[in-house]
Amino acid sequence: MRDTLVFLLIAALGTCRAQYEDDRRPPYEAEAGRGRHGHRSQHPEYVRVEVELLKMSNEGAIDHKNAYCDLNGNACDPVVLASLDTEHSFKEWPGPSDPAFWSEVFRVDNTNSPTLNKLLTKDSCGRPFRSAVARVIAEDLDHWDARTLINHWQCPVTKALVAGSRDAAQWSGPLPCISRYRPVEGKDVITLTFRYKAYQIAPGECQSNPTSTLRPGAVTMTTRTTRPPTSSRKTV
Ligand SMILES: [Ca+2]
Ligand SMILES: [Ca+2]
Repeated sequence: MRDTLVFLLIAALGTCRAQYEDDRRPPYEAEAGRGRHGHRSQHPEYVRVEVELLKMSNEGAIDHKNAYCDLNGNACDPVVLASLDTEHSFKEWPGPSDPAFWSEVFRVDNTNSPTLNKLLTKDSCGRPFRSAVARVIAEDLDHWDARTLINHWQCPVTKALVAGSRDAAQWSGPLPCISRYRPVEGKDVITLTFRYKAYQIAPGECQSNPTSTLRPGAVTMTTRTTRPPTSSRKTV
């Protein structure tokens, strides 16, 4: 009888301990084992995010202050800079990195509404992935004058679509980036669209260094190392 009581007491203590340890497990760890389709995932803290900038629209040929890009009424000459951030997506514009070091991903003359189709890729390594954001700047470039700002955008990525593998990853639908400036009576007349996908990768594949790369076969990207400081630019 005494042995039976001791056995039952030990069994009860074991159950309590298991329950206690389960309660202490972070919610993220509890949910991390399941991917989007319920498949067991292997590396929930190693995530690759791909953002494709799709199309910029600026039919009014204007800059962020509602002035024409060109004095003679010709179309804008946009240069597009971008940065993909997987760590500080809620930080205020421009986020943690100086736009002077962002990558130039696109440039064209006399085109108000260019199709961009430019891919940005960034890995989140060894930490719970929560969200990401692509920050984008479009400037009008005239060879005889300083650049003028067309608009800033933020293109948000949530973890809702994180797939268990590259093969299981699917593109989001086309989404609007959030414009910082609305130069015409508050209307969103200079717009940018994007799409994204995100998926788990093996720890050995993860590159935590900042990267912004173009899709293979696309126009060669210029990686900026220096640009004139803002204070030296002419204002128009
Ligand atoms: Ca221009
Ligand atoms: Ca022009």
